[in-house]
Amino acid sequence: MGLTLAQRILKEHLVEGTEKIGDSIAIRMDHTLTQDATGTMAYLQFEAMGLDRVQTDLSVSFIDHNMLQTDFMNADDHLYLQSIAQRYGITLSKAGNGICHQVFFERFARPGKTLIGSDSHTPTAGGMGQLAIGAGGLDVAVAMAGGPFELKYPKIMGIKVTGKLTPGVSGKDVILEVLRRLDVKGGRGYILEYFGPGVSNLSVPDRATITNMGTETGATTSIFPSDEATKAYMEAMGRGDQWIEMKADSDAVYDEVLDLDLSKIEPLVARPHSPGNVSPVRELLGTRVNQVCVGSCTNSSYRDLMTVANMVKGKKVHQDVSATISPGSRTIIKEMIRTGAYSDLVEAGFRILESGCGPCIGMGLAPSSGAVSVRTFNRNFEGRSGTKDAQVYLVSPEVAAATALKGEMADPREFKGIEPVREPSRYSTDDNLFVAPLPPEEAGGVVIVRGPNIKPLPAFHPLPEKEEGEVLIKVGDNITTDHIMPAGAKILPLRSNIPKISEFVFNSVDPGFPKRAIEKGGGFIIGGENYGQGSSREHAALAPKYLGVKAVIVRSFARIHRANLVNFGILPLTFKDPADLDLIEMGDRLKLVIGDLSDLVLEVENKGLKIPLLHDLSEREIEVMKQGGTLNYTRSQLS
Ligand code: MIC
Ligand code: SF4
Repeated sequence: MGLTLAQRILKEHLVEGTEKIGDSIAIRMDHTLTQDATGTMAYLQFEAMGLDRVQTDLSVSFIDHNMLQTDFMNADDHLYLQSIAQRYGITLSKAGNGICHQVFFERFARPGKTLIGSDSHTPTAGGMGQLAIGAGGLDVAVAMAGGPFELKYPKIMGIKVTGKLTPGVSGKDVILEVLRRLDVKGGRGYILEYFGPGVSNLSVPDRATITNMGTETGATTSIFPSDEATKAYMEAMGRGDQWIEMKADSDAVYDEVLDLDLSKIEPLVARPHSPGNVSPVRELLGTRVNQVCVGSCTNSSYRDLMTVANMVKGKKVHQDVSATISPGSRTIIKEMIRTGAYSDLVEAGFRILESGCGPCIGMGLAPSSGAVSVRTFNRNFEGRSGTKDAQVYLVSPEVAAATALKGEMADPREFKGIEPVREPSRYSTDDNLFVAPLPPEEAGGVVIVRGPNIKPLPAFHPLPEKEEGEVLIKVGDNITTDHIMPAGAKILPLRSNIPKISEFVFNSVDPGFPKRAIEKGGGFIIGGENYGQGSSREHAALAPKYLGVKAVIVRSFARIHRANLVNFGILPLTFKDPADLDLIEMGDRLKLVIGDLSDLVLEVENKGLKIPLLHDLSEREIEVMKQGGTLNYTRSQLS
């Protein structure tokens, strides 16, 4: 029986386990990627492992999330990251060089290789046939130290692509259609693998948009074959020699198949407040719009920005709309200057932002009260924009451009003559803001720069015999890491300061949580389905750990967050009978005898109840938990 593309790459990188769905396996990681908001922690952890140099073929550290530099804190973190990169053999992409996933795609992604990144949208590189997985910073630190990455052997959902997109419809609509069908948890446990005759009709940047936002389905990753179009794109980036063909065997068997006829897809939009809340744009026509933002790792490619520039050329953004554009990389900026498209955007009234994440993570550009903001981004969780009552809609660049001009939600198909953007045959790439790693003989002398914002990691203690405490909070389904550990301009600068950032845990849900957790001496979090969806930020585990959270007991978890809880020694547990969730309330007193972690029973002491619980920890994870987390475990392995 033949292999799918993802199965082949997994096989070639397998170091432990057998390829049986749901079983724990470990794979070797060729490349790593970090960004500043998760990177400082990842490198503090890497340092704590005591190695002299990264063990990967390639490790890149990006500064793209937190570039407001409202005080010394960000700037200090940037210097820390630069010195770490020089010290340990890592390539640095400095602030202003672009959004990690876009820049990685342009300059580094390689078909057939593996990549682990401390950002949930790492699967972007899957658009080029790389097996790219998002994870917590600690898992990335372990990979940099040469350790394998553990995951559950995934099911492969083959997405069979046929047909061709119609004018005004693009990659974003394709992934919104997939989200319409799978919603924000339908991809869990799967790799989404695209195949079929329609693949060649999708441009490479469109493929990257699709694999990028595949994250929102909860999938482990998404992947496209590497074909002639990939080759042309890599040649245009001056990397033609790195191209190889990668595709599924002709007799590959997918665990499930989803049929996707591109010709039937129409312009779509994800309504507030979930990327899975998808409807056709035509149902929202006429909705007044206050802000339009183009950019983010989902839609900031040359193709995307040129599409917008071509549509608005010679026209004016509606006077009631504030429209912004954030290019994905400096290479794109250069190309847009060369073609004159930058001037077209300026003349149409766009606000030109820096090349970085910007408004996507609430770093400025928060909408006004109750405003409608239409964005080409990948997440519209409540409050993520920085304004709690803002209504954020996620759309394609085509819909964004049409909407910016009209001042209301608009269908790009009303615009005649939207031409497909031709990729440059050779990009004039800009590598000025990369800092290359130092050779080993020079790296040893580098002094690590540590500003006052960089606080040491807290200590982790082995798992006790029993855990006791109160239910500190009870939450519902689809709680995102943005709920647990918000980002934005005020909180993001605290990412390297755990004591300080922990004051904001559950800030938008229950601002009293941190104080209560400390006063009660820690306790338990109770929740529903898909707890911890969204970002890879390990602060959503690390900060609760600092506040004394002992276990999170829910109906189900999102993959990365579950792994982060284990990494920091918080037990991720589920109800044997999901209905038992209803028996537990905030303030209940809980007791959990841990023993050897089999037959776990939760005692609700004040109600005299006994509730059976489950875990799906692998043998390695049980050992990790016992030792108080991955850092302790890795240290003991290395010594
Ligand atoms: C996000 O889009 O939520 C982020 C910010 O990129 C996160 C990483 C982080 O929180 O630093 C992600 O997607 O993993
Ligand atoms: Fe940055 Fe937004 Fe992409 Fe996250 S989703 S990496 S914040 S652009």
